[in-house]
Amino acid sequence: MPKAFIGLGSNEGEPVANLTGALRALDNTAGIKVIAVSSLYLTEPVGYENQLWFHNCVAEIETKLPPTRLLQVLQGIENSLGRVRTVRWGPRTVDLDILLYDRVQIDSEKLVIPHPRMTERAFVMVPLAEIAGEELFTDGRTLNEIRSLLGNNQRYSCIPQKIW
Ligand code: A4P
Ligand code: MG
Repeated sequence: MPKAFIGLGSNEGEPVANLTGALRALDNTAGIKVIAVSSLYLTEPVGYENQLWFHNCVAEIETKLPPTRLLQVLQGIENSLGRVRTVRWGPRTVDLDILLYDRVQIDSEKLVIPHPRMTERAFVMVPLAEIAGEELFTDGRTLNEIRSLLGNNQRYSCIPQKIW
């Protein structure tokens, strides 16, 4: 069955409850099984700085759903948890992004896989590296090669709290 990595982020309302609720909703969806979840991280906002720090994690799933259907499911879960879209890159109750879907590459108006900005972002790459290990990207680089390029200008810390 295809495997995918989902990036989860929240900085509004109750972030830990939002992320836990999103993981539960994912696992309860027919055709999706959560197989691993990274540690929880507190991360400095990237892109739009005037907002609270985020809680972020990454989940690995097995899924029978094709990528476009998976995106609809993620958006349905975001909406059910009260996501309102105002400022791009601004505060959100929960954001669910498809980071990787097997070795699939998609570049359409509504869906880009691998996620276009993921390799520049410590809040994605650090938790991803925890659960994806040395898995190769489509461009042949390893996670650790990409992680070493991030430098230490994006601040984050691991929160010792189990969410899955
Ligand atoms: N879309 C295209 N490809 C994908 C994909 N692979 N996964 C489209 C999910 N969605 C994808 O997303 C906008 C549109 O992207 C969707 O309609 C979908 O068709 P959105 O969730 O409505 O809006 P957004 O998340 O604000 O936009 P965007 O550009 O996805 O934002 P990013 O790049 O995800 O950044 N800082 C920290 N520390 N932690 C964070 O989690 N998140 C962001 C959001 C900014 N800064 C952050 C964090
Ligand atoms: Mg998003």
